[in-house]
Amino acid sequence: MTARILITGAGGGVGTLMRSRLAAEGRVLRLLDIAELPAAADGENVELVQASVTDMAAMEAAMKDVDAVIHLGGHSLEEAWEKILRVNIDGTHTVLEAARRQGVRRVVLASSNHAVGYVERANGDAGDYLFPRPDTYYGVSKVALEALGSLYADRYGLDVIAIRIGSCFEKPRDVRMLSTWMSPDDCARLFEACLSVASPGFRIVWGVSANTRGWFSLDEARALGYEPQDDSEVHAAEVLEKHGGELDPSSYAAKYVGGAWCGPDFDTAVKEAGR
Ligand code: 15L
Repeated sequence: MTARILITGAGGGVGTLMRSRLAAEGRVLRLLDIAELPAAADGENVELVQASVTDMAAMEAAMKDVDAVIHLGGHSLEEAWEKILRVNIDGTHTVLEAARRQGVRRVVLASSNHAVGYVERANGDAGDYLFPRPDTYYGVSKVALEALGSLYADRYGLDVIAIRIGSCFEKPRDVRMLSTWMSPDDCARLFEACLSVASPGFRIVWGVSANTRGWFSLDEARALGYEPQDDSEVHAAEVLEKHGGELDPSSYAAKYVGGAWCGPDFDTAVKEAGR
């Protein structure tokens, strides 16, 4: 079992959901976030680090005696280009480079469905290793994260797994998420598989549950040893009732993997330039 795991962005949505779920006998979780993290609970085997993923010295220090890194840090929504560039792209480079310098051999990266957001649903289920079709600057940063992971695997021999996460929340929050949902428990199962599989080299896998309405291949994730246990269908009646029924076939949510992120509300360039 992996003894000390560094989790960046540990105070974010996914990081918070993973804190208790990745705890295990004989394991230390080194939790890093730019914001202050909740103090250790009684008996909780955690080390807390407050630092930015863009700070090379801090990241090198945080990698000391670490067996594997789960990199969740960065903006989790669309942002201005400068912020995406600095925190998501430069931050991911800093994490991988600090891992290399400190001899950490395994890095699990949080990519996103938005790396391939413009893939059309009409073409059937989204396969593994789809060519990048980012839907936002945020999506571009996830493509860059995958590219950086590939570089550090091929050039320096690190094991790097990038997970194209669908939607990881306690419950699906809208009708699209009935297809894209990854339950927190399945997310922890997938991280455990990424941490324990022997010599994966570089991989890109989908991070979703076994959803009845799923759109994504689970083949590559299963090849790591992941076996999802949850299905968003148990929440379907509630979600459909709340959001007024099935997806409108002409909506962005029905048309593209990235859903509304492909639409005008997420057009950051035009928003920033005013034209
Ligand atoms: C993501 O990558 C976001 O971080 C998350 O907030 C969700 O919006 C998710 O994608 C999604 O597509 O549902």
